[in-house]
Amino acid sequence: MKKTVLAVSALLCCAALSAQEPDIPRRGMGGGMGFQMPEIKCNFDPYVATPEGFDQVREGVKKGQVVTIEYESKTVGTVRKATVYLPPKYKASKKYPVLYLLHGIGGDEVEWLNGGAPNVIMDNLYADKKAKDMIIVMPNGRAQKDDRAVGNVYAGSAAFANFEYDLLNDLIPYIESHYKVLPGKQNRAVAGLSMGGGQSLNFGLGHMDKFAYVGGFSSAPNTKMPEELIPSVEEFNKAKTFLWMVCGSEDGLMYNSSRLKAYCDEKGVPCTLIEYPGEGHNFVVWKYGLYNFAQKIFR
Ligand code: FER
Repeated sequence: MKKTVLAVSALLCCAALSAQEPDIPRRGMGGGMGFQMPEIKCNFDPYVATPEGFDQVREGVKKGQVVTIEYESKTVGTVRKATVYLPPKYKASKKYPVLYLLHGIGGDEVEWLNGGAPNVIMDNLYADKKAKDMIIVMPNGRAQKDDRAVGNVYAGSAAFANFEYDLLNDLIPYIESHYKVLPGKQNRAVAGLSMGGGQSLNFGLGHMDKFAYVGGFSSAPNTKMPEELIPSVEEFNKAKTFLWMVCGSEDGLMYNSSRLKAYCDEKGVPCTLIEYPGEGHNFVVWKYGLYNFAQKIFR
């Protein structure tokens, strides 16, 4: 009984802190669940440090455009916001692939912009000709009427699962009818941080006909079990889905990523997991994720 109370108060305490800043779950905290998760052995892929200044505004670099859009969601029954980044040389006469970039449990449609400098990272990548032109859509992944990150953010887990339908049935159709977008799964990627990493793995691998590129950065406990994510190795290999993950070596949520990587290794399924040395659950890792994932997609 006492143990339950302890676990619950640890969860509530983490939830309250996490609402203000996502840099909470560390190794040993079991990702805010009040107990230690086992370490799962897997083969990590090589870590290559980012070049200095990759996330800093550089003089003479052309800037992309950041806009807020509003779309009608039949799933939620409200008008919902998303942040959109258009690449520096965006032209309405061209067509672009789209990366859907998802936030964490304490965030919303501006979390990436406020903490992850995605526009700066992408502007620099384009200046160095290191990424394909793409539109980046940063939605609010809490698909419920009041989608603000307030109160006990852990209580909104069902809304994060519900976002699957908002994304597929409302947001993607809106983006594809209001922007010049290339059709088909080869031109759609989904990636996210923490809760958004779990969503990306769940939705991306659950709909391999819709997304060819899937990224999980420090994925949270909403990540489904590997057997559920990849029930058929044959189907996965046929779809040629690109699966890429990163997680901090000190992050208490590592097991969500290492569990999937160990499964992929065992089944002979191509999958990347980079262990970011010395980092916990924070934007250092997530910026690294975007910087690397963005270079690898739509090739
Ligand atoms: C949990 C611990 C962390 C959890 C979610 C998170 C659903 C998400 C953290 C984040 O998005 O930063 O137990 O359960």
